[in-house]
Amino acid sequence: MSRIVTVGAAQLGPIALAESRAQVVERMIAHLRTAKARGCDLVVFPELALTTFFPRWFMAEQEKIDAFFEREMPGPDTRPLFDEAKRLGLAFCLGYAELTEEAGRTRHFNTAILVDKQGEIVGKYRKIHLPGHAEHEPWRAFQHLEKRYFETGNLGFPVFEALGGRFGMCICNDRRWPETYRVMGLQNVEMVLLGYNTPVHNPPAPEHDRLGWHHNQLVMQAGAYQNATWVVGVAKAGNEEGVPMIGGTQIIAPTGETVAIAVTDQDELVTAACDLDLGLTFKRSVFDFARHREPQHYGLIVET
Ligand code: CDT
Repeated sequence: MSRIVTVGAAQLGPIALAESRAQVVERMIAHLRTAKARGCDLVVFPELALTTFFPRWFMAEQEKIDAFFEREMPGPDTRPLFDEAKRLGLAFCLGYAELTEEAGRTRHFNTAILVDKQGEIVGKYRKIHLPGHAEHEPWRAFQHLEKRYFETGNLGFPVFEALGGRFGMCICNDRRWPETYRVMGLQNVEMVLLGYNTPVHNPPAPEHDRLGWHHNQLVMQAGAYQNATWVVGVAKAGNEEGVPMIGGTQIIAPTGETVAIAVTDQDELVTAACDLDLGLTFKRSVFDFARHREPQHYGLIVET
């Protein structure tokens, strides 16, 4: 048996602070058209794909922070992306900063959505493992203020039926945590879509800088193999506002093998025909969770 979903991992090169949403959406639409020409069903964009990676700056005024957030999806700037994807018959996954009124207050999340080929939002995920720090740390060459600008996601790690398969999402730092994949693995996920913005330099541990690409691949390949799922990791890459970001956009099979990988740090579409049934031999053997897991010994993992 085979169930093929052809995926385009739509790496974006740097987005300048001065670049408008409309300009970024034009770049994304170019990706959609290339994807269509290559026979894709699904296009995956990076984390916070509509703007520069703003948590690198400390901003005191809420108004300035909120300018990076979307109040509606689609909104006036993103409507052309939805329209073109629908016209081309492409599903897509989009990461963006979400501002919403919920539980009687204004809330900020680092969000990803899955949009089907008809242009309907069929899945939403809000980032759970927020990295970085909450206070201004002027000693750093640049900030990583995700813990200040976002709340921890409140939707768990759901898995959605779409495109004839089971899809999950996670965002950037989430990929470093085995629990992320396992919670979706326990829901029989078949493809995990994930975007990232990873600076080459990590100010609190510069000795790790040389390992950024290695750890990126290591965690995604391990998550794929250990949960018998495809993983599509998509970077915002290159030198963005003076901060070099790793690329390494790649599509990883349930075998743990990378089947396609970016060769630039610019806008680049990486494509692969992914058989969702490829995970089955693992799900029926070494990772048959019902037969081989020993959850009675895993309690420590969920203790705080
Ligand atoms: N965006 C994001 O989550 N980036 C983190 C940087 C970690 S260093 C603070 C990542 O895990 O790649």
